[in-house]
Amino acid sequence: MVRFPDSPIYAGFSHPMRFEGDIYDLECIQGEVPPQLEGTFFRVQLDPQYPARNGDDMPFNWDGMITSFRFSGGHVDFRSRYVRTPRFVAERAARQALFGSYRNPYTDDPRVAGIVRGLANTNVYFHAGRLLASKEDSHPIEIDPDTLETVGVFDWDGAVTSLTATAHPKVDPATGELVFFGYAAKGESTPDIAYYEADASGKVTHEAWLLPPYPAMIHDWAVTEHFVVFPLTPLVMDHDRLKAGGSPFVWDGSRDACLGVLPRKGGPDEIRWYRNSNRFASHVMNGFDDGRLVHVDTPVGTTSAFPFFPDVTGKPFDPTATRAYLSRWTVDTEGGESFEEARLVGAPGEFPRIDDRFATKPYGFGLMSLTDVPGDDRFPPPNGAYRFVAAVAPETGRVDVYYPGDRCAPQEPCFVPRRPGAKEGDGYALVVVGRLDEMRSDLIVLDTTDLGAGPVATLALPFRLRYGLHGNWVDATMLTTRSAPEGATHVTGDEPA
Ligand code: V55
Ligand code: FE
Repeated sequence: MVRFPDSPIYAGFSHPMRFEGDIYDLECIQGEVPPQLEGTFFRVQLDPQYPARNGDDMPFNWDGMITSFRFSGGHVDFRSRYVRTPRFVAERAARQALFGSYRNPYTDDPRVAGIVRGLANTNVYFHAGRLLASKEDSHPIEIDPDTLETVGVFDWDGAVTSLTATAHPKVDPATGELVFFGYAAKGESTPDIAYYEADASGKVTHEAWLLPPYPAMIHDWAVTEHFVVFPLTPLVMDHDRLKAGGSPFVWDGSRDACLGVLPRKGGPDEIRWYRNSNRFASHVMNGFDDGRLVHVDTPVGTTSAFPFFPDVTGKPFDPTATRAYLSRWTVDTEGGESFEEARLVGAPGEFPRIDDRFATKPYGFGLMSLTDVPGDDRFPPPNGAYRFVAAVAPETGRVDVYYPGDRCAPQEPCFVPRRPGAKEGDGYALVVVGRLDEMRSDLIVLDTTDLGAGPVATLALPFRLRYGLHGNWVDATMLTTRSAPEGATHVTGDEPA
């Protein structure tokens, strides 16, 4: 029997859906889908298959479900499938949750000892012909991009000995390399960081093992032409606390923020850590360098944005202190031991994205979700939901804002160039919007050259989509490069006539 407890984390629009399905040719209730958009928008959402085993659940501990919106000739087909992680498969067979608290293996049913705990619930990205669903506590899971069926765990053919791989790898557009790392690389709450690069064919070409000044979550990072940067903000880890059944992360406001800067493909003796006072950041918009100065653009708040990780001093969670403002962190690799910070944008938000063709390089365009716009008090956000979609110019601080309506919650925007060779930022933003009062979601298509004008197309889903994290656009031409894994059966669904 399945019954989700009467808890605010499962209430109303946040109630689990647990629904897998296909909609051939979504209804377009407004505007026209640009017919030249040929490709698929993949995203991941959090949807618990079973109520928590320990009654202390939080969203990062929910199963990952992939959704795809396949664009072709002005039509859009929808599909959703759970990722069949080893954990999902074990719990489905038992018809109950067997794994315990978020990232704490000491709270699991002994029957699942040794089964990987990863949920593949954070990002879905495409590299070297593979679509990979990922969470930072484990290896990614390969997904069939047509059917969304699970192919299996992917560890780069055994080359990645780190037990973990970030959900925020970066593709270097100049070389096609996948640049990635794992923290807690030797197991939960271990300090080690493993840094990898894989070439455009997916073969691992570089590995370096590093140690941070203190062990903490490293959720996102920056990759530039010549450097990689590990941002350490103090959501600290401690294996003894984990053993005692405690939270894998706690916020320690007494610690400095640190940036570990390492030349691309460098080794452990080349990393330097730069410091500044305590602060919080999660997602990186982009990074770039001029050979000496290294810049990392990221929304910065005064404390952790996550209410479910306690403060080490027991201080209660203050949602206003979590407001994050897009800022630029700069390290002088020939200078002192500290890094500088300059605020770029005056409206708080998160989920920064760019035109990925400009990853690692100087850039002039970004997209974000905003919680607030100064002077605009419409629909105060419940539970930190976002209210606005924004296009930002980091160099000037200019912000172009779209408001999707009262009690409408936009998720992370995804940029798609208008056509191959379009100039930076000239294209579309794809955004899932929750219509909280209608208990329904839409996918909207915004023109990034005039976001405020409203959607060029609105694709209506007849049900709610779950709270989503990250997603990516994969061009139809790129999808044809996909690998055909041995033994995997590719079942084709409805194909356009
Ligand atoms: C994040 C999300 C996670 C996680 C760690 O957004 C960090 C940050 C969905 O899971 O496990
Ligand atoms: Fe993330």
